[in-house]
Amino acid sequence: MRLVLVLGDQLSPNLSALRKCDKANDVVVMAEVGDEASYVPHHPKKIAFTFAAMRKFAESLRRDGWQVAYTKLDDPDNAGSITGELIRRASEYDAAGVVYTEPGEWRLIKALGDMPLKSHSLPDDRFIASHQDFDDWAKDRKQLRMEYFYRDMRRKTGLLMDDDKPEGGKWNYDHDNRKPAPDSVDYAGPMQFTPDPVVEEVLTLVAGRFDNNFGDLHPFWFATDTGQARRHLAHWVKGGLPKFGDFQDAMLNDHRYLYHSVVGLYLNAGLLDPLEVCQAAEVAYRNGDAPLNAVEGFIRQIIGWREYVRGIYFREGPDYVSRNALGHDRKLPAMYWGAETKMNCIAKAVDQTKTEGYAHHIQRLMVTGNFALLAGIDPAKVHEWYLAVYVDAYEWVEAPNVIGMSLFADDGIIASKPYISSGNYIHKMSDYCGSCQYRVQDKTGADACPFNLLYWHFLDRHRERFKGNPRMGNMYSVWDKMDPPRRDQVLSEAGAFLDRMDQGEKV
Ligand code: FAD
Ligand code: DLZ
Ligand code: SF4
Repeated sequence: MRLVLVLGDQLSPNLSALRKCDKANDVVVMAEVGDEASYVPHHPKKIAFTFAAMRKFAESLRRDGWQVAYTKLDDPDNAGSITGELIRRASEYDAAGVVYTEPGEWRLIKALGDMPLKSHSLPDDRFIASHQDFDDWAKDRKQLRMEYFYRDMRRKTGLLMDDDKPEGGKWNYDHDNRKPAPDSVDYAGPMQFTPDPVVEEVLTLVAGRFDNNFGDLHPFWFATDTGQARRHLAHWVKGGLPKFGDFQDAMLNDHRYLYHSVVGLYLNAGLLDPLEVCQAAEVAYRNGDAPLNAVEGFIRQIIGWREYVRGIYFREGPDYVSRNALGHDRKLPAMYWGAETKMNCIAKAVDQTKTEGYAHHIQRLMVTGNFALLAGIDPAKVHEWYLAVYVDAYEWVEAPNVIGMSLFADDGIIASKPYISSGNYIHKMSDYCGSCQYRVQDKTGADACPFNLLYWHFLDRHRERFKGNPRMGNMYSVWDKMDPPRRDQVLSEAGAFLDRMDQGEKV
């Protein structure tokens, strides 16, 4: 007999390791372990979601005829790590070896590879592009732009295709998206589930063990099995998808989810399959229930961005997470962990992160990410923060978004120019600035929006690197046309702001 490892983000009945093995002879190993629960200080909701979904998945495997050796976090024999648990179970069952699906993190891939047991790793084919597919696409290309990769994925899946042409004649309808924040939102947000006894037991465990981690455990309403996740998906396709494209980039004080799908955590844990999610959206389009700009935009996020960032993570290798092309080394300010700040946009994004374990893409990219980049915060520290605080965060997807897309620390593999903006962008896309202690209109002075100051500070300190970037020429010519005394004032106020922040003052 063999052991079949199923990790906390591999909760899919068609997992390659399960397909390879035989329920009559082999034993599934699942384990809640200290190492996985603490490699970063995960948000308590993330730990609870993972353990609850693992326990329910184990039950569904048993119902399906598998023998499952499941270790709970507080089991006295718990070895504390995935490899420790496999070694313990191998001797308990006198197993000939271990079969597993490749994990989504280099750290675990190495640990499993180093294990003193005969083991067999299988590709994670829950993704549309294999490592080989991505490498074939990437090789010989000077730039790895997502758009071209995405078109291949459309052809490969047949999603939104009209024979060999893109539906509607265009591959990408982004110019119809990105409208500013609407006055009202007619979608109530994700479907919420009352905790059942399995979830309640996990919530008690997590409350006792991870009370000091950043993040609120209650209220806990996530789906924790595939049936619930599918009900949530249907609810969002009906209520959220039609306006998903229009308001994809908008942010509102009083609407945390706007029209976002909140399926990332379910996809990444394996409760939903990427193709089923995209097909549900396509059916809504074909039935006339959602417009093409929304459905194309959504499908692009999943078969485009999600697959593309995974390709980059595995292609770039284990050192990707420690890249720091811009040499940034500032410590992460306490406001990322909930300390008070006068910046309403940061306060709102962090508060929502603390209560929900969720912020949407533009909050992650253009508020907390933008600020971290402008302020020159150490990418490794920012990476750890994002990996810890979001319920959908696993390194394969989080690191390329943080190190690459958001912080330009990979020197432009993912982004052709840094995603930076002054307060103007946040003002245009949200209602945050109206209730902020800073004034977005002020470029200098005591009340000036810090994004306005830091934007020029960033461009000025990285002039050598970016002055030749054709997409940044305009920014430098605006800066160069400013009066020299005004430029000096901006730089000195930006420097003073950073000093105050470093000293722990409320900024
Ligand atoms: P929606 O906005 O409804 O989008 C639908 C789905 O598309 C998402 O669920 C996700 O599966 C996929 N998607 C969208 N954008 C991306 C992207 N850039 N990369 C990969 N998939 C994408 N996503 C994660 O899944 N885990 C992370 O840890 C994560 N960290 C991020 C960190 C930063 C700095 C940034 C800028 C983005 C990050 N993203 C991450 C991508 C994106 O922000 C989230 O997938 C999205 O906000 C999840 O919310 P949603 O399910 O409501 O997504
Ligand atoms: C995120 C997570 C947590 C919090 N705990 C566990 C766990 O106890 N056991 C487990 O098998 N998986 C857990 N996970 C998910 C893993 O961290 C994830 O499989 C790896 O990071 C690879 O993506
Ligand atoms: Fe954020 Fe500046 Fe707007 Fe305040 S004024 S909410 S700091 S962008």
